[in-house]
Amino acid sequence: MQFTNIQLLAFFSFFIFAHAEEEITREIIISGNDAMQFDVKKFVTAPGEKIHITFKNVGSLPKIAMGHNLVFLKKGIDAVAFGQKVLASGGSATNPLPKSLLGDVIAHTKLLGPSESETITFEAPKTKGDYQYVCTFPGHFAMMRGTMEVK
Ligand SMILES: [Cu+2]
Repeated sequence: MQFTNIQLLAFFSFFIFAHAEEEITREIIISGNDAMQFDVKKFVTAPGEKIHITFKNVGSLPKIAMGHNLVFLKKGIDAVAFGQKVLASGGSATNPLPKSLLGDVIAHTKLLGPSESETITFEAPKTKGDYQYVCTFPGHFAMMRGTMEVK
């Protein structure tokens, strides 16, 4: 079987492109459900890497009772402590992430109701280490937590 130069070029450029894509962008899909669980509790990324996170609320309970968001916290910010800070700062089911706390946040989705999803894009921190993420709907921080490891 003979390949033309064009076929070979197409074949190899596909692999080069696919590889380059993998190096610069990471796609992560995380869901939250009615049992207050994230399905992904840990993922790894590289310093400075561009990350696309698609967050889905796969539950069916109303947003006002069981909405979820996904909030990435800066290094050293503990998810439980942050969840308590949200409550102390007036966080509620309709305002789960008070603006006064955004200084602790790397990136976040909005509050999602059942079957809603949102994709956010941000650059992974340049400093290696663990970064916690959390849902800040009142009370959910007790269960809805995870870790992004930059290494
Ligand atoms: Cu939640």
